[in-house]
Amino acid sequence: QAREGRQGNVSRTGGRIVVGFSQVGAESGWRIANSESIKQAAKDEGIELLFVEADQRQEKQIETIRSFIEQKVDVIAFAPVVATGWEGILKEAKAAGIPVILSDRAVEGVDPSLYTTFIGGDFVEEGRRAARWLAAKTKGWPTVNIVELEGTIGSAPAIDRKKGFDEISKDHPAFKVLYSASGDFTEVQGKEAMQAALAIYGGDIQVVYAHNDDMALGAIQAIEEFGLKPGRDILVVSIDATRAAFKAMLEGKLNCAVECTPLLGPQLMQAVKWHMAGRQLPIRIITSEEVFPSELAAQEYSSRRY
Ligand code: GYE
Repeated sequence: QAREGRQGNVSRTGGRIVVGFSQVGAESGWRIANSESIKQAAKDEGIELLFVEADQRQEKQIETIRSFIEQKVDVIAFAPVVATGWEGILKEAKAAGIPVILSDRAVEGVDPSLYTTFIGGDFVEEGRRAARWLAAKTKGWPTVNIVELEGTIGSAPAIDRKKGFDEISKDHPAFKVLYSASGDFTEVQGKEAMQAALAIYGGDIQVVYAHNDDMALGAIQAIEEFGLKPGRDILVVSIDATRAAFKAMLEGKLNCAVECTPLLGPQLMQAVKWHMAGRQLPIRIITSEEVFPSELAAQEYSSRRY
């Protein structure tokens, strides 16, 4: 895994704005596209970026943020790996007079005055969209037996994508989640969780709902190795809609990808500039997202940017 970032004092030659960004890690295709978008946007805007990955570990993110405070960066931005446990470090940043922007994932249980804005998708709505697509697709089925592959335990997208899916499921009595486990948003663990589900429920499984594409791709491998056809014997729906998901749709192995855009860099750097210029930012900046059933994959694939 590539790791960047610098130690020591931040140099402010040329009066450039310095942003410290603490990234979750490199767990998924989404995350890699997100990191690229942030680095590119910083370059485009002439902003100096200190970029550090945390291997999906909160302790490491807290350490990184503390080092950004010591280095007196102008703005701290981070994608919180889990939703809770940030109050202390956010207070340290506030005491040092350094503004904090949340990127991609939200936090819970902190006073909103501890951060400037939150830029990211509506994860509850993404979960609802996956469930609505599934309800239309399985209309009239007497049973809809589901395996749910959850994201990182305690992370905002895992909590919210479950919540949104459950909300819609309540109106569809045929929906039944047979098995649910975390695959930590990675392909390897998505595959392992699916193998475990198949070992117990085998051919009774009719649907996989994966909180991200990477886990869905892992599940697809597990289904094939089990001797069933993903996309046909077992429907697969996932969230992110990366190019890898589009490829799987074109191969008939994935049935639907609900979009969550990782291309947050331009909006993030814009927010940094506005904040530095003394402009008020909205507390929430929502990104726009769509749903792509496999029927639309072919026409969309070539223009896909991540
Ligand atoms: O869906 C997943 C990634 O926080 C929205 O994190 C992001 C999620 C994304 O690992 O692929």
